[in-house]
Amino acid sequence: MRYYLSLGSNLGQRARHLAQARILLQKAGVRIIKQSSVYETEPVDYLDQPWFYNQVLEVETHRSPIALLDLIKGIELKMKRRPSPDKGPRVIDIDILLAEKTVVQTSRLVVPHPRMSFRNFVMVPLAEIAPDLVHPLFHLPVAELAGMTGDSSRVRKVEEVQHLQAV
Ligand code: PH2
Ligand code: MG
Ligand code: MG
Repeated sequence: MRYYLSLGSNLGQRARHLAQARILLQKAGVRIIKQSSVYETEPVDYLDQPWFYNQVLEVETHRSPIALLDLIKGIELKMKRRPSPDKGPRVIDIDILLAEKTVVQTSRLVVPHPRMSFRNFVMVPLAEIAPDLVHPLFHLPVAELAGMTGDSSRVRKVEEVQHLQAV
């Protein structure tokens, strides 16, 4: 099954944390099909925290949405993500945005991610790699949704070398 994932980090070596998350996903057999540039993004929701690095991945795995969520939680734990204030600073956050046309609404997981369309830090990188992808609930292409987030937070592409191998 094809998924779109959002990666975020706003503590320590942010680019390195994104790279480590990609490597741990791959080590678990998740195939990265496409990756967006890394963007430095102004915090939303919880404003009093450092700017994030965000990236969106298109991935392929045989796992169900809940099984993928379990894997993601394991990776976040392995990367020593500690409980922090809701929506506050974190070493790594990995969110499932979309699972093809699948809709999931359980207490643990909601897909499509309910806030994705209102966040520049998700929609700008997603539109970079999947502009024509149609949102399964809004029935609009990502490129169009990216222009109507209603979010004024700033997002800028990071130009530094992105292909860190070491973790
Ligand atoms: N994640 C949040 C809350 N706010 N802001 C930015 N710019 N990037 C994020 O990844 C982010 C956020 C909760 O997960
Ligand atoms: Mg999140
Ligand atoms: Mg999360």
